[in-house]
Amino acid sequence: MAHYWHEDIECMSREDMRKLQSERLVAQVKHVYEHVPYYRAKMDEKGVTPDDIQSVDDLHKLPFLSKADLREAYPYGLLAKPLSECVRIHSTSGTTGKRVVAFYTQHDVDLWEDCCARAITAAGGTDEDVLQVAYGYGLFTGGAGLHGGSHKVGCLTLPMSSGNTERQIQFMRDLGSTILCCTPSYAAYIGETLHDMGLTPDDIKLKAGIFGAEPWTEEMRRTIEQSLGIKAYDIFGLTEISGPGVAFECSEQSGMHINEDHFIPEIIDPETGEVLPEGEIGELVFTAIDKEAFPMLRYRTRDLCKLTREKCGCGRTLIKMCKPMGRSDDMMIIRGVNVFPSQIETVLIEQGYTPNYLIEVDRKNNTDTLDISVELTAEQFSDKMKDVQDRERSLAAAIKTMLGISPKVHLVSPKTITRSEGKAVRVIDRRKLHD
Ligand code: DLL
Repeated sequence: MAHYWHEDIECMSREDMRKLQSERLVAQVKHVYEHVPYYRAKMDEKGVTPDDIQSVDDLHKLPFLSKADLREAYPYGLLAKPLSECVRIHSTSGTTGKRVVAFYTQHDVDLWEDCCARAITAAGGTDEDVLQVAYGYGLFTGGAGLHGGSHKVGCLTLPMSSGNTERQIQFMRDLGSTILCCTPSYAAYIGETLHDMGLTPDDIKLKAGIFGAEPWTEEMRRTIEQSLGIKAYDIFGLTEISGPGVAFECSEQSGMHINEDHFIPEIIDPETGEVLPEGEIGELVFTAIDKEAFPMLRYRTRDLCKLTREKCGCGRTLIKMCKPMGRSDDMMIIRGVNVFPSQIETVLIEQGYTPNYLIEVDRKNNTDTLDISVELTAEQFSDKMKDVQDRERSLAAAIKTMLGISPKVHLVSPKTITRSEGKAVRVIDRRKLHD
């Protein structure tokens, strides 16, 4: 039986959704133009006025907003409501420069938590569930978002935050957690620790997991599902647009439904900015049409993705996005070849390795080097040098087939690669340090 949190919205006809989106967009653009000098200047520069935006068909006329704009306007330059009406701040773990801070009114928090409630419901959650939140709490949106959504659904909420993995498992057992929310890399680590503690999925009551905040492959999904005995659902979001729950997966596990009554998606060519037809891969752009404090019009996410309106077996009509294929700024160019970490992960898991690996890129004598350290499991481990060398050679060959360039593979002993309790760091690009 399909469960919806907001059936009227989640299964709305195309026509009604466009009408709703258009009404909200028109009002949002007007509000922003009148209240945020930064937006007004950008729109004036492009020669667009609120009168030019009459429906979603006019969205493409608006200027883009990028992370650089957020940095330039830091911290208050994009606020569309007085601070006295804001009740919350979250911030992203940006890698360089100033962090991005996002503001929320109570309306914005409610809207966001409702999106998370839709995600939890789509993963089968009801008020009968015990939901363990093992995303980090704090400035990161993972903990707060799923926590709020869990309360809305009425689940018994375990606000664990990330870390202290054995204690996570102990609580999971003692309190009978049925839904786990954390990053996929942390879920894999919890699965591994469960096994190390001599336990099996039969010793816990988990039935579902809601994992996101970082890219993860289908292969990794299967590994997690097996190790924890659950169905694993993807969840997508970003701080600038609210947090987790911008899009969520349903039982079909074939892409994530975007909460398009709040966030209109577009796919653009990252080079030219041109809007691409449905089904093409490009950069995902969002316009938040009814957030109050931090509206975000045509925000460029840098995530590479495609959209589809194909009918979904779950009955929802909300447009779907595929798993992000990486970020345009995650893509490495190694010896002239475009390489995404997810391609390497896919090969590793296909070849029977775990997702515990580290990619190191450097430049020596003007040539790029690619070193991949891959951890062996206790069963794969061998102290015979030849066995290890043979395995390294065959894995390097499989990666070369995928990427077109040869890596140096280093198989390392079990438990030597640092585990992640939040977003995993799997790439170190030392070339940037030399530049
Ligand atoms: O990661 C929000 C979130 C928390 C989403 C918990 C899901 C679960 P940020 O820290 O601002 O927000 O990072 C946003 O993370 O632009 C993507 O590149 C990446 N990302 C988020 N979810 C997924 C996902 C949170 N399911 C950035 N798959 C985004 C792939 C994801 N990448």
